[in-house]
Amino acid sequence: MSTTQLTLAEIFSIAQDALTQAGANKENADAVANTVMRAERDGSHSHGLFRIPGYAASLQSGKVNGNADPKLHSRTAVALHCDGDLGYAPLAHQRCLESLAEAAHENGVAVLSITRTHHFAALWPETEALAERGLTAISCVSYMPSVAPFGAAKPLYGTNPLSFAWPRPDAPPLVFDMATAAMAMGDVQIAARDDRPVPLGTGLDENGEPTTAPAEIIKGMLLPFGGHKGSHIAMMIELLAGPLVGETASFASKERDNGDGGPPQGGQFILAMSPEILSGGVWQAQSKEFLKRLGALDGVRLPAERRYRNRHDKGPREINNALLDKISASSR
Ligand code: NDP
Ligand code: PYC
Repeated sequence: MSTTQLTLAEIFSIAQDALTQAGANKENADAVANTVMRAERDGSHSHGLFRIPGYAASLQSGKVNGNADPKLHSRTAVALHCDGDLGYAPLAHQRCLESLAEAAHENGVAVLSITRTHHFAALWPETEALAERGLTAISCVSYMPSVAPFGAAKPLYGTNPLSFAWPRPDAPPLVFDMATAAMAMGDVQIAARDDRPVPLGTGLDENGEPTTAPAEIIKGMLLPFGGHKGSHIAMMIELLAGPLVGETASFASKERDNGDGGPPQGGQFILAMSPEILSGGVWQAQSKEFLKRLGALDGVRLPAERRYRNRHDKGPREINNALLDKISASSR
């Protein structure tokens, strides 16, 4: 695999140029490019530059509004809603997360529902930002049918990621962010591009037969992680990020989609909680001791440790040349 070394500033610029050429205004392009750059910085490769051809395709097809003007309003003191104006999610986050944090600090808990948005990124930027403001946060989005519910051989669930973040006063937030599919679709696509098999149990081919060939899984379906238990979490996400917030579940998001290769229109659920208010001020000592014991166990590594380690490296990143060619072609 041939690669080129690019600085984080160059990565931002490549993303920004591609999005602008595909029709996004500066504010929308910068918000997405920043998310893409941070994904590459942290080593979230399947949600960095890899996503630019899809982002560009949906701007060019007119499905996504490159001039989106997402707007926040409060339905109640703790139920905030953002109309994404059919744009990409990062600008909605940029505009709304601060108000969500304020509402949670004031009331102990607050929920942000985002509708008419297109989410094509990792979820950790949203939950991590809230935990940096002293809150614990949970977020999820659905996608398009790609995962067969446990027991079925037909996709209905999206790859439906779930992210959780916990604030640590003397350390960066504890964060996990994971697809509820056995493997994120982005990673299956990268394995197909690089001609690598994936582990048995990742997915099934079109006939419902187990396979390790990523291209067959893309034509067929992924499996949920953790059997029936992971399947139920994927089901919960369909309901939280769809009907609960006033948006569609994955099957209906796909029916409305134009198939341009970018993300479908859907919703996002973000819950923010103040440990200070909910615990009556005693949360820090308990959580510190718990996390100390967890981290001290042989064989355990805390989620986000890998990302934070990558983040400390300020040097250039190795980017796949075939991907760079694809990005140049996609924004022409
Ligand atoms: P991974 O399986 O790579 O990681 C899931 C979580 O577990 C991460 O927090 C990771 O931390 C942690 N982790 C990984 N390996 C270990 C280990 N050995 N021990 C302890 N913790 C570990 O993530 P996925 O492949 O499932 O998801 C990748 C990304 O795809 C996510 O960011 C998700 O948001 C995104 N996605 C987005 C979708 C969308 O619709 N927008 C749909 C599906 C996925 P660390 O990061 O430090 O490795
Ligand atoms: O990797 O499954 C995935 C995914 C879907 C939408 C964005 N990422």
